[in-house]
Amino acid sequence: MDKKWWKEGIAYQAYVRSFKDSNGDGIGDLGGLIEKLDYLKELGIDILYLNPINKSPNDDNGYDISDFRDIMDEFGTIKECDALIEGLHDRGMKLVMDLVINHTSDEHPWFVESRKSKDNPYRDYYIWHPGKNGQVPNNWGSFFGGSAWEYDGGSGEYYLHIFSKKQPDLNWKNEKLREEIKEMIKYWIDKGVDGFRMDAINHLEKDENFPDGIIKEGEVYGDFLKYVQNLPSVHDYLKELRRDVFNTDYHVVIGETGGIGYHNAYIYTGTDQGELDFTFHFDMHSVGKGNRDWERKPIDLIKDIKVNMSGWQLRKEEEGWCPLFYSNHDTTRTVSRLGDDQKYWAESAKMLVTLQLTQKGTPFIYYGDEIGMTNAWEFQLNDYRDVSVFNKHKDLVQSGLVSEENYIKGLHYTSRDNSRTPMQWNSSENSGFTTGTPWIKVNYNYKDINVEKQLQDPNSIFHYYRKLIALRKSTDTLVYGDFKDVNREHKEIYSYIRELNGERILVIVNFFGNEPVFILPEDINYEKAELLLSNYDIENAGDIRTINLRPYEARIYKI
Ligand code: TEU
Ligand code: CA
Repeated sequence: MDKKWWKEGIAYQAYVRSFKDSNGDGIGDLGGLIEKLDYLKELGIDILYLNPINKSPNDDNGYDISDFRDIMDEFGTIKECDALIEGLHDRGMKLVMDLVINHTSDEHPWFVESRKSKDNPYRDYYIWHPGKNGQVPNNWGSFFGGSAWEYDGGSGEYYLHIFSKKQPDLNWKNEKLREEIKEMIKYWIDKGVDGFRMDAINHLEKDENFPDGIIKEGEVYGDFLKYVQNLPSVHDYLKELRRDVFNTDYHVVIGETGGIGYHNAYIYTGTDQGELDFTFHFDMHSVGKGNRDWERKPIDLIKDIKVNMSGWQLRKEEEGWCPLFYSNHDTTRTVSRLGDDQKYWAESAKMLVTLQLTQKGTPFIYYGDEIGMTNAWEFQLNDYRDVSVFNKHKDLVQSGLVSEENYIKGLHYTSRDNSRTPMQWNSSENSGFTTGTPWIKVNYNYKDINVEKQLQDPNSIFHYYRKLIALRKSTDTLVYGDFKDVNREHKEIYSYIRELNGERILVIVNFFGNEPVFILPEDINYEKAELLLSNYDIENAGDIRTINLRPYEARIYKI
């Protein structure tokens, strides 16, 4: 058992832009975060993970960085960043920062230089290619819609951007570039940052034969995934970063890696690998999504949930650690996607976090989930802010492939903006997020769903989170204990035992709105069942042999 602060801590992801605005310009900022540190402390948070805060023209909300060593104008100053780090450390909390190093903004000085001419010293920091018969070099489509190539009239060549055209990809084969990135990381380590989440880090190498991808039905561009994701040199680059900058055994190094799940994460996280401590996966992003964005399919508890969640749990220690999370700034809202955000809103939100906080891994709570924030079901096209919404509207609706109605329905179910609406602090105008005009609309339900209301209600989702976090911290069993599925084949109930040094904790959760019966397998002996926490009031809690579960009921026992 290799003990680490980042295995024991509870992390919270704040989308800074939407968390708290301190100066009335409608954009969340560092000052707002500083104001709310005590709120996070009260919830029981130990680690704060922030989406990018560096200088950026905000084509992709900070994921397009124009100065790695400075702070985004709207978010504040380096001085405020120092104050934030100090405020966290004073409270015994840590900071995990986003490192966006697969690409930069096209306004970054490196790119400004690079595009000047073919023999500019920075030319090779990016990926340039001549056209093919006066057209783009190949048929790759970027993740955000449109071609992955952008023509640069000045030098007569195309540059590669797997995200938006304002996010040119860096050329990691260039050693000088790698040295500059390492110096930049050291700058943040010296500032006291405790850990890093490296964005899109498995895209650092691209297949430089640039073969065309297969165009799938209903798509306009070729699929380029296998040419830009998880290629072999990514490992060399990660090992180099570990050796040269992340070599303290203190900092936590996390990578966002599409295409990586519990079965193959060891290629990055194996403990003798010297690369990452854990990876953010995409397991839960599209649960419930049908073939097209506007189509739904029922959740299959075994295939969609247990296979993945238990899969991570049952890995060997030498395969590495893992995060516990359902949502982030690239998904929709947890309770809307995986629970029932209407009739059993509170019950299902509490049920979901019960699973999240009783498994092995580092829990990452996405801001607003602790009060059960929901998707923005009322948004119209012009309420969205995500650059990909408008690029794909061009590709799909304006070209006649998809109707406007289906497109909007699809956005309600899948748009990333669902989980980027302002934090709902109270029932005053704009939910107490800002005194100005928010950069993105506040969700229509803020008068019912907000922090102030839930702080006053001992039965609220917020207080359930708080109690559960305290419970997790009260015993090493929930952090480091072994994991064993109970009734693995049950289609509605998810149950398991965590065990460490003779202490056993049994978790029983009804994942849906029905009323299934839990039957304790005969081989599980217990003398006394002590109920530790539940999302319902329970009579005769001690008898666990047969339990009639209510909709979304969750129970945690010590047995
Ligand atoms: O997302 C990256 C991302 O989703 C892809 O790299 C992913 O690997 C692929 O779609 C699935 O195979 C990150 C950020 O989280 C996101 O907010 C940014 O917009 C994006 O990078 C660009 O920086
Ligand atoms: Ca502000």
